[in-house]
Amino acid sequence: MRLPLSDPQHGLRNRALIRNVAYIGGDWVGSDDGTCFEVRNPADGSLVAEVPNMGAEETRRAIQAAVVAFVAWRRFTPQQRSTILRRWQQLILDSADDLACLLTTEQGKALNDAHAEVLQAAGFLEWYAEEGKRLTGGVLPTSHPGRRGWVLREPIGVCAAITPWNYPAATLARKFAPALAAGCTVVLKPAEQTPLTALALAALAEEAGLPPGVFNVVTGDGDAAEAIGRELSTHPAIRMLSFTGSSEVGRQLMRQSADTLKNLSLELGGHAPFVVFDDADLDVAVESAINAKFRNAGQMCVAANRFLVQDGIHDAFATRLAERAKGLKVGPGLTPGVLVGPLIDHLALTKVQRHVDDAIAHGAKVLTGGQRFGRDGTFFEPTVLTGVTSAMIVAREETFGPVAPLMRFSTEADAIAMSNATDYGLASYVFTRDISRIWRLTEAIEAGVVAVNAGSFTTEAAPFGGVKQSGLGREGGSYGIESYLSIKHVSLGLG
Ligand code: TXE
Repeated sequence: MRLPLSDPQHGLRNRALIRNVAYIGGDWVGSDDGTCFEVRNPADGSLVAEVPNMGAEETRRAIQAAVVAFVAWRRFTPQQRSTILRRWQQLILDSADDLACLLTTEQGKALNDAHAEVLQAAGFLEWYAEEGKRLTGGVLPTSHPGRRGWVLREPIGVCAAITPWNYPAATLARKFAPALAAGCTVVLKPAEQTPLTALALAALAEEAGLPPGVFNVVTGDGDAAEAIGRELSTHPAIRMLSFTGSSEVGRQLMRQSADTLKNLSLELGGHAPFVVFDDADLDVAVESAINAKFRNAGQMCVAANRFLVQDGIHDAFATRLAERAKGLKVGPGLTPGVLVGPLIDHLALTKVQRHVDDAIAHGAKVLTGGQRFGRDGTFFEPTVLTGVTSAMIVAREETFGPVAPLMRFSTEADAIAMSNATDYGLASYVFTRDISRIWRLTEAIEAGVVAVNAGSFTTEAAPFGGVKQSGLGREGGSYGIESYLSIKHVSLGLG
């Protein structure tokens, strides 16, 4: 099949990056029954590619390939693994323009943001390529004079990664980079909306010299995705499952993996508070709000979802935010100057509209936006709502769209109570110039991340993950590699 992306007019420079087959045991393969699913460009609904719709059988083969490859990969020296991961990183950097174009075409986000995400994915490889060389054990002070003891940190085994569509490069790298650096092998199932970025990364892994079976990608949609997920979460050879996605699927995977007692990392939904105190720098707060709310059309687990604004600054903040939001360019991510791309699909568009309509029906005021943008694609206007109350859906559930709901508060105690009045606890944002208040808030807010006077915080070295219904475990930095290691105590009798 001829893919639109291979069109020399609009396409990629390196067409070898366009893979519409899966990657198992070092081979590029279709599904056993030859069926495929469609990947569509959310900006215009056009067909981008057809990708193999695989199931349990192909997944078992991928796991088997990873089991075989693990025997040798764990014996590579950390330096040897590091050299390959650094080569992979360099190839990603060399192909950053192409990868960004591919990512925007299947996911929708602005090309600049896609480019930044690709660099971030390369950054995880670089960071963990180095961290893998620094995994030391330790010698124990033993209580018995005739014995010595020490501790080994060993790769945990074959790992599974199931990833979402909103960050089709960075979310993957945050999982596979530490896993591979630790000496584990990986079976990845990317989201059905965005498999092409994952397959392009696999093509570069192959070029970098990653041995066959060390990194495998299986693809599937709908029931097939569920079958792959079931296999990855129930197969006894998988020792660690790392998932990013909805809380509902996270809970399902946790239940499924109980019988084989897998290690789990679950990065699930969020409902981040964005708290602005009267003494905040208004310019910083507004620009940070644009960043934390409207990038990637608000489809971020760390997106600011509830804007809690103190009485004295509320009206000024609302007016300024609405002005800025109104001026944001909406359109296909490949169009220069666009900041807000399409939502991932029509289901997402319907959900966002439902949340906004519910807020309006219950008395919220629309300062800007409030409806679908244009007639084609799945665009939604950057929206600012005031007069939002905790009874409205926007205040209770993750909207995953470019909608900023504003709520008022009077005291610091109110701000803390409102921030924590959610089952989620991933990201949070606080804007104030009072250093004592910063200390109090960062301690009181129930979340995995508190960003103070900043609208973004991602860096390779930082731990990332949530509390409460936002998940388990931490990814990123030296914390993120621990999930892929098991600790062994060795006791030696001196005789
Ligand atoms: O997530 P799913 P969806 C939230 C956000 C969004 C909602 C739904 O609120 O609106 O979830 O998004 C795979 N067994 N987040 O439907 O279904 C699926 O193929 C195994 C937050 O896209 O959780 C994909 O690879 N796997 C979030 C991945 O799970 C299954 C990012 C995520 O899809 C499966 C995305 C099953 N039964 C959505 N069902 C974040 N934390 O950033 C689906 N999958």
